[in-house]
Amino acid sequence: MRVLVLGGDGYIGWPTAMKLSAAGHEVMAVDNYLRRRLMMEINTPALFDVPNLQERARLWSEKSGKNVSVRIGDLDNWDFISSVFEEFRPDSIIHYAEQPSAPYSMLDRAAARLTLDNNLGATFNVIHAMNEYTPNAHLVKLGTMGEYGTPNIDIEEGWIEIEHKGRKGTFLFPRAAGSFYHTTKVLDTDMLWFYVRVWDLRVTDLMQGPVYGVATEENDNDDALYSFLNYDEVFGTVLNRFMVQAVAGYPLTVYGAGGQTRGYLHLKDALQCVQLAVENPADKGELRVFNQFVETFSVNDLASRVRASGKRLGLDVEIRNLENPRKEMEDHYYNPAHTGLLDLGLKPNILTDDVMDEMMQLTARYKDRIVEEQIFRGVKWKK
Ligand code: USQ
Repeated sequence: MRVLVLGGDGYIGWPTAMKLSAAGHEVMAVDNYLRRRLMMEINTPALFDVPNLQERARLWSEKSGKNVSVRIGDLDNWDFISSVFEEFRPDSIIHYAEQPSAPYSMLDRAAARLTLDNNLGATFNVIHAMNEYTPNAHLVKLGTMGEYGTPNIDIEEGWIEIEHKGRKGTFLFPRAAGSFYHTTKVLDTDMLWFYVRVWDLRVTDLMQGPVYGVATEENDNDDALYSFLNYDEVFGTVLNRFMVQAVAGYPLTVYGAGGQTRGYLHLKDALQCVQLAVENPADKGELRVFNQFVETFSVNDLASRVRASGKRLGLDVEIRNLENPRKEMEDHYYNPAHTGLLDLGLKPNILTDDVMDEMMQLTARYKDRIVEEQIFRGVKWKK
């Protein structure tokens, strides 16, 4: 298939481009380097340097003999995106091209506005480009489990049947996002659902939980092909952060009571899920939703696992409960369905002690690069 990876320079975007090209697909990766620019602007460098997208494509081609073509530009610009669709004519479009950080979206008004304009603008243009150039293509859009929030009932896989005053109907599962970033993903879903209804588009919306790890089959033993490993509060996800904190001898930053529970997955499984979605497209006129995670953990579970891994590797890891800078439930019911991707053939990589220890060892190789001041800045949800 001809697969367009939008946001192809990102934490999941670049590993996806390698994975799908290794699987024999023809891949074009597109990015405007927004994440790199924001990381520079707010001074949150990743744990190791990451070559630019063109350079990564060159390194990947040397290693694998496969080509990933690269286009740099802003999907919010209609001339740019239409030229990409016109030239490449994708069968499948994977849309990751969004500002991905909840804390970034809560920094200030300008950051919230950037998140709104970038995320909704890109999704809108992707929908219109698809409709104009490739109406039969399949859009695989990255949403987030955070769209649902933490309701006091089981979370269904995208849709729920509701009986009301004796009549029944099927609706999108109620959304209640916990940050402005997550809210833009809810708005994306609504926009997709509208255009699926009126234009019969083919869409899969992936509700993904927090991802951890950087090692994949494609970048094995090749640090230059690793993704950004952010450990700062804004762009780092919690388990990656805890690994770096453990290595740095910094007490693990558990926010509040630490009972916040989410559905987690290894980067390798994020790639498997996306590949399964691409290779098993949704029907025309279908908005298919998958809950994309493998296991649920509370923040306290993760902190204990990291402390135990540290102990096995001779590190004395301390855990510290900080006042929670976010506004979120710290003790709640959480039972989301997640069978759709398993039914398509997902083989989960569980967070075993070996996986924990490998991540810790990889992180330890870069211990000298850790800047402690990056770890916590307390971006508050409510000023
Ligand atoms: N947390 C801590 N300490 C930390 C960092 C985070 O206790 O040092 C807590 C947070 O308060 C939250 C949980 O850990 O309860 C997860 O936080 P996170 O920063 O790993 O994840 P989040 O901000 O929710 O966002 C990440 C990705 C985002 C994706 C989302 C999936 O950055 O792109 O959409 O995970 S989900 O969490 O299911 O909404």
